[in-house]
Amino acid sequence: MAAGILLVSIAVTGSAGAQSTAAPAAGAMAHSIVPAPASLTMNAGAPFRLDSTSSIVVDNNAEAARTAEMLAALLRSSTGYAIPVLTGSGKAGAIALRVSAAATGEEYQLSVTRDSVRISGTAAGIFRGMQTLRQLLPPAIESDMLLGGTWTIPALTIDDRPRFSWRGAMLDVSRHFFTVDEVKQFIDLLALYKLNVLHLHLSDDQGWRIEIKSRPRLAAMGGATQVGGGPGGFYTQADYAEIVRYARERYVTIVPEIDMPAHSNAALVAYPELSCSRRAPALYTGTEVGWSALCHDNEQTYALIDDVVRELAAITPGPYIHIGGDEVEVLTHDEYVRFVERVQDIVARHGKQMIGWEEIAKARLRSTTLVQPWKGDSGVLALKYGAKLIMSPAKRAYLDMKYTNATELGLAWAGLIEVADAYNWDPATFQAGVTERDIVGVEGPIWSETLRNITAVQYLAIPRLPALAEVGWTPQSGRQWESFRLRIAAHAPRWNYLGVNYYRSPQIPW
Ligand code: TNX
Repeated sequence: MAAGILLVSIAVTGSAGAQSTAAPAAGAMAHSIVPAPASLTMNAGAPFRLDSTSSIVVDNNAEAARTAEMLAALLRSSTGYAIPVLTGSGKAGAIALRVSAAATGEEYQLSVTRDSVRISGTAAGIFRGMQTLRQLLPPAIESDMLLGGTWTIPALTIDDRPRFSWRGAMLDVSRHFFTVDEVKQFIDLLALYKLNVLHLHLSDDQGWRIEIKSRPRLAAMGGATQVGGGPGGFYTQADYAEIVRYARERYVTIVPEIDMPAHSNAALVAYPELSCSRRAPALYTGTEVGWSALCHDNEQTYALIDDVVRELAAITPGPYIHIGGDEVEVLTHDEYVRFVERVQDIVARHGKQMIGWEEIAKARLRSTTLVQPWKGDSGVLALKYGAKLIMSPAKRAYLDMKYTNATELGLAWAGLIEVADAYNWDPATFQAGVTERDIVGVEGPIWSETLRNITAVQYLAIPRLPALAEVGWTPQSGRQWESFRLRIAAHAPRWNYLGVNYYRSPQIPW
């Protein structure tokens, strides 16, 4: 089994013997942390050794205590040590998690000496720091079976914070439905790589996946199948609340998407009167796009949207509702613009910020609206309204594209995306006219036309999702493919313990 921590040579860049790996020399590896921290200094002293006397100490803070219990559960199962969680001041041998009032965003500091481990930061930052600590332990720490071993953490100091505030993934639960447990497994992967947004594509032509109590037919009828046929499914509002709760404990914001006015066949199955033809469509199990549309000049359409947005807003603690808006082929430009502006007002009336795919930038946007470029450069139109962008360029960030021609799963319309392609781009220079301050961050969509279970999702996500996580987290100056490929190689034994499927890219020295 390969060791999780590769101690090779490290580049000496600082003064007074400080050895910073923020920008390691090619091939030089001191750790396998992904995403690479903003600043890391290896220290010369002996490592910290976890043993039967180890404990975790926290202040009297509910969030830190919850994170401490998660860390304790992770450590207990593989080491067999008791790892009690204690409130108050630390003793020797303790791992201390401390909320610092001075910290902002998701920042944290981690220091490891022979005698102690200390993570301080915001509550979110402590959770992120816990993931770093996890990756500094041998991969076997992920085992849910008791394993022997020496559990050491190298002496070091880390000062870390994300480059972008939005580091997301999108899961298409419409083309194929994924259970609450499968979504939780996906959230676990986001958490491991410090991603903080899960965008759920909850409706499309093939399936409506969220219970709307005032419109029960949407899920009951619209959720009845999926691509290729079969039972499909939907989340009750209680299921959705459970996903939100699970994500929240991992500092992941859920962004629900209801795609409109196109990609709406499943809704029209339930409400055929909202189709301009007023003919009842059949359930759809194919994969064509662009052909369905809610009728834009029917007042009942807006009544339905109002009901849906109101209920979604009430069960979504995050500030955003995504309204899709992509691939509309059956409305004129002016009809589309009027539709988007009306829906934007509905979302605002229910206290949320609207997000849409890049096409919505044709409309007059509020400055709080977010636009998600995916296929072209039209998102730049949003900037004149002060609206910001979530970068999801299909050629780099679409995690549903095939890796190579030989990849069985996935699509290829935007090209083939090997791991290096997913890694080697800078969101701040990718698109003409878009600079760093126009961007809130990055998001990797996983469309599920070809993905029938979460194992298939994992195959396309890993290792590209960790690559995207580093694009979004690590300062551009601290990112090198040569370093990433070595670090991510050391994660394979971790994925094996976690039971996570992955693509064995020939670009990675496994
Ligand atoms: C385009 S990306 C779509 C989706 C498909 C995807 C497949 C976007 C906003 N629309 O409807 O699932 O391509 O890659």
